[in-house]
Amino acid sequence: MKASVILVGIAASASAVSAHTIFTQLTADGKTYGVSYAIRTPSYDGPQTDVTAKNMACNGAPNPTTSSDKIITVTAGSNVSAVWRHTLESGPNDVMDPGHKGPVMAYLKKVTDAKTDSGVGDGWFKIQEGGYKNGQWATNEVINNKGNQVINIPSCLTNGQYLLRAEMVALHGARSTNGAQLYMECAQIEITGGTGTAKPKTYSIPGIYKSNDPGLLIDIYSMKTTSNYVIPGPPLFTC
Ligand SMILES: *[C@@H]1O[C@H](CO)[C@@H](O)[C@H](O)[C@H]1NC(C)=O
Ligand SMILES: [Cu+2]
Repeated sequence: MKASVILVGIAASASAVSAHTIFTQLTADGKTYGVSYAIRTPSYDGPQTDVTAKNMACNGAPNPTTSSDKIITVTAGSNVSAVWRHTLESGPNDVMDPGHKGPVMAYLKKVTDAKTDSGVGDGWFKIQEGGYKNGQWATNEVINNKGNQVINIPSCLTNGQYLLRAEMVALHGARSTNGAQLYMECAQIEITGGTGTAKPKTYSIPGIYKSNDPGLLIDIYSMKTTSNYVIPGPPLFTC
């Protein structure tokens, strides 16, 4: 009796705290930088849930973020990995509770100064997305890939400083409005080697999502393996 009460207590608190996730590190051009290097990581791993909030851009209250004075150089056309962890101290086997299921996305915004630009407002375009395929969610692919979200940096971009916003969305509570949990951090990067031949159409954050988007207000437990899922946000930019 006593043991079962304790077990229930542990299970309840585990689902409350082990649930969330943070984009903690970036791997670029074969190098994995340290935790929080050039990334505005929060001290708390909680989600943003109000898609109209300014902190939808690069996180922030109620998850206080720390600024960084670093910038990571990234070669256009290469793949980078946004490395996701449950907390800033977690390892590759503790990425996010696998019960957190949803889409995975990445966005870029060209900025004058990646160290200080808040990211709020226009300028964003989507460069990577994963949704739901054959009963598998993109978040579970990231968990199975030891927390690595692989993102190709388009080769046709203009060189210069950018914010790289990586995002995972958990839809277990998304049956009710603002029940979707959005996790995002911004990395400060400098793109080199781009051809500069493309001008991506850009969008505002907040603004890319609506609380009643079919990909954010959804009962995922009624989905079948073959169900179609509409990834939220603007269309994917490709060169
Ligand atoms: C980037 O990653 C994708 C998916 O893993 C792979 O298909 C592609 O070849 C990679 N591209 C480069 C330039 O490494
Ligand atoms: Cu969570």
